[in-house]
Amino acid sequence: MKRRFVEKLFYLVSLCIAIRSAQGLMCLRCFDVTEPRLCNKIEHCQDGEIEISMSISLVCAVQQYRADNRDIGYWTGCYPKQECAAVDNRTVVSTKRSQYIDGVVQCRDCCTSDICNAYGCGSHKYPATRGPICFDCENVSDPRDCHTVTPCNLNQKCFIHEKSIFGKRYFTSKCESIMGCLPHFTGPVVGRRRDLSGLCIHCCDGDLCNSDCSTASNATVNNVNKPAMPDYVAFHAVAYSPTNNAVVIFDHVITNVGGGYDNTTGVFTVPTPGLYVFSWTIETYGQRTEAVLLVNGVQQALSRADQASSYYDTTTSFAVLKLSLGDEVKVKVTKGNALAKHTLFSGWKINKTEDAAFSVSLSREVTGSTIVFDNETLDTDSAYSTSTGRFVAPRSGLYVFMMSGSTYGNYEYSCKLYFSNGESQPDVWVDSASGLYDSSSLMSFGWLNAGEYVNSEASRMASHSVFAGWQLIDDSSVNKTTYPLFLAHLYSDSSRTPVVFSRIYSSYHHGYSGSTGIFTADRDGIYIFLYNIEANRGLVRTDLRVNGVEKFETRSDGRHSGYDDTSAVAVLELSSNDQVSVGVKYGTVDGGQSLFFGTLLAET
Ligand SMILES: *[C@@H]1O[C@H](CO)[C@@H](O)[C@H](O)[C@H]1NC(C)=O
Ligand SMILES: *[C@@H]1O[C@H](CO)[C@@H](O)[C@H](O)[C@H]1NC(C)=O
Ligand SMILES: *[C@@H]1O[C@H](CO)[C@@H](O)[C@H](O)[C@H]1NC(C)=O
Ligand SMILES: *[C@@H]1O[C@H](CO)[C@@H](O)[C@H](O)[C@H]1NC(C)=O
Ligand SMILES: *[C@@H]1O[C@H](CO)[C@@H](O)[C@H](O)[C@H]1NC(C)=O
Ligand SMILES: *[C@@H]1O[C@H](CO)[C@@H](O)[C@H](O)[C@H]1NC(C)=O
Ligand SMILES: *[C@@H]1O[C@H](CO)[C@@H](O)[C@H](O)[C@H]1NC(C)=O
Ligand SMILES: [Ca+2]
Repeated sequence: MKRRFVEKLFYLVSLCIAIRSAQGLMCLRCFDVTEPRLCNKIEHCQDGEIEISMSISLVCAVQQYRADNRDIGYWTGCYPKQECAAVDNRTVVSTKRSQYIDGVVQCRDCCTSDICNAYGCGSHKYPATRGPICFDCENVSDPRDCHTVTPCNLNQKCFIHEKSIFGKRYFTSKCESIMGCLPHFTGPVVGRRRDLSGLCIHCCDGDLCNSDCSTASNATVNNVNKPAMPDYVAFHAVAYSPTNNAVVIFDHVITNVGGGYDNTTGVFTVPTPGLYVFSWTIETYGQRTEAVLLVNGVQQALSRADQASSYYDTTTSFAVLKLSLGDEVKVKVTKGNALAKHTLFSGWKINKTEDAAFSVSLSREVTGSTIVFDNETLDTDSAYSTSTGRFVAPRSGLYVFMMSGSTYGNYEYSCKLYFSNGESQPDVWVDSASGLYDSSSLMSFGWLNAGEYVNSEASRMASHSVFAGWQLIDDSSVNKTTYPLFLAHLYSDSSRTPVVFSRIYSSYHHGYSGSTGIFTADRDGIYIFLYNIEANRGLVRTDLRVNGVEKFETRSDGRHSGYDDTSAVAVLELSSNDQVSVGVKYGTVDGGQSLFFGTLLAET
């Protein structure tokens, strides 16, 4: 199937020996293709050169020829720049399609960028929307020995990987799916890194970007020794701009362990498959704002913040989801406007995929003291019952629960969890006395024995209220008295900083002081916190502080409705001795329903 431009070939070979390309261009190199863009061989224009002081440089060229049997074909390759404009009378073309046939060059186009000769002489260009053209070779000892390229799909990137075989280095380059690339990205666009044994492994975007591994050894590698699929994944980010009918770009990153969250797009991409917990908080001003949690574009949950003109309202919701590698999770505002700096997004991977987890919500408004959530989105161990509303512990261990209760239309009441083992629980307050939506959220924990159950209690709840939880530890050998964990509640109104939530729940808590209001980490790790701050007839501005420094602020606004609870989750990477507390920036925190929860998620 090979045709040859016999004369040109000899001419070019001799020229190649005699000249040097200043640019070191990479050109497509085929003797006979039906379209230049289908050529999958590549040459470095200075290949095989012998350096002499001749000022001839090489560029990329396409020649269209007509064989004497009237076949039209293309030649592509490096070509002397000086010869580009030359008019050929007749070039003898030899082909091996069937036999040697002579032909004439009808057109020649030269160009001066890498693989620009994929197009010329009126041929088809690469499509405007396409994946990259990548090197495609297996086990070459020098990446420059790779002379084959391949067009990748839209959802692929270029990949190069170095292997050590018999003590020698070999390079393999190819197209790789975005999902397969994920572990090898260290930044939003291009990742360069080395694998655990120090060999290069690199995914990148852009034609021919996998030509070389050497740049991967430079200091741009910032995740040396990070396993391909991180064990620990946890993120928390704040939107510093308001969002109107769009995906929220939480640009200000507080935590991003495992590299799944991208603060330029607002998208969390799952770097390790498993069970994940998400929490998102939106604040509105003087209108109803709705936000949905999307997984691969499909709505998984909805939350509403709602307020009359000139006042704030905030809502926090939760979901626990089983996700696959590469799944994309984001928050989109579908109605109203989410305010800057008070709109938050966080998520974390549950330590072990086999741990029990559930996530249920209401498809409609219900009443009754036990709230029976009817819409089950996750129930790994069939431990939640949509007829009783109870989550029954499938085995003994530490469980963490989350509840987000919403109400609508002139009701106010308390929401709390009920534990069958008798553990007393704090409540939070919802107040839709203004006739608008209002919600409150809490997190709690229990060391449960198999068979003990937990359910939500409230006199009513509106649609999209959520109850969820997961088993944090199943290992009963863990020392319960020293596991960093607490839930505390504020007795009486307070304006002081830190807020001293003095009533501590459970006989097992560690790290939090009910006299200072400060949690002190006793080990390096990822920690989860939730605080709920109630305002009564006033505005309260509070913040979450690490070592006295504000991480983000929330507002509770009771000026219109009477009571207003605002909660927020914080996901923090702490070092031993770091201190976490809640500060008051303005107003008076109402005693009674304000609470503070925290737990170690994983030691790092
Ligand atoms: C081109 O063709 C003309 C006449 O057909 C001839 O005189 C001339 O020498 C040719 N040039 C080359 C470079 O072959
Ligand atoms: C490349 O090397 C691997 C061993 O690491 C081997 O399995 C594979 O078949 C080799 N491929 C080629 C084309 O040599
Ligand atoms: C990478 O490091 C090498 C030396 O180790 C240096 O020559 C080269 O310029 C560096 N490349 C980049 C892109 O920094
Ligand atoms: C993303 O976060 C980094 C710090 O983590 C910050 O430097 C950068 O400016 C942020 N990007 C945007 C678009 O805000
Ligand atoms: C149940 O929740 C899912 C999202 O997790 C949603 O798509 C579905 O519409 C809900 N079903 C009802 C009946 O509300
Ligand atoms: C748990 O830790 C406490 C404090 O270090 C210690 O007194 C107790 O003996 C430990 N319990 C067990 C079962 O190891
Ligand atoms: C997470 O799982 C690993 C492996 O099972 C275990 O060693 C570790 O203690 C767990 N971490 C927590 C916080 O439970
Ligand atoms: Ca509220």
